[in-house]
Amino acid sequence: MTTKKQTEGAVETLPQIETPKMYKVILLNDDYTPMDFVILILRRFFAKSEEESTKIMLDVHKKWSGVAGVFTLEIAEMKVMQVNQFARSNQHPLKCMMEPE
Ligand code: TYC
Repeated sequence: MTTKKQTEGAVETLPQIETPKMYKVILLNDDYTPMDFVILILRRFFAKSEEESTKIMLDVHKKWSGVAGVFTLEIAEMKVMQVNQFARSNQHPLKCMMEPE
């Protein structure tokens, strides 16, 4: 898309940058996944500090879901796949999903 801008009589055509749609990557609570494992996921896949990871994990634990991060479509899809795969391969029922922001 382009837009026209008037600068001192001259009309300039500027490229219009579209802002990409963003997606929330959400962790769901369950009764079995160890808290330390959830913290490990937040540190490993979402680059959160120990403190921030603990805060998000406890938030999910209390409210049954919480946002681990917000990403563009392809990155969000990759995070969801990686987290679900990592949980499954460690025999934990933790589930990760995404939704439009
Ligand atoms: N509820 C879990 C427990 O008490 C901890 C937990 C937190 C599990 C967040 C999943 O996404 C989750 N061990």
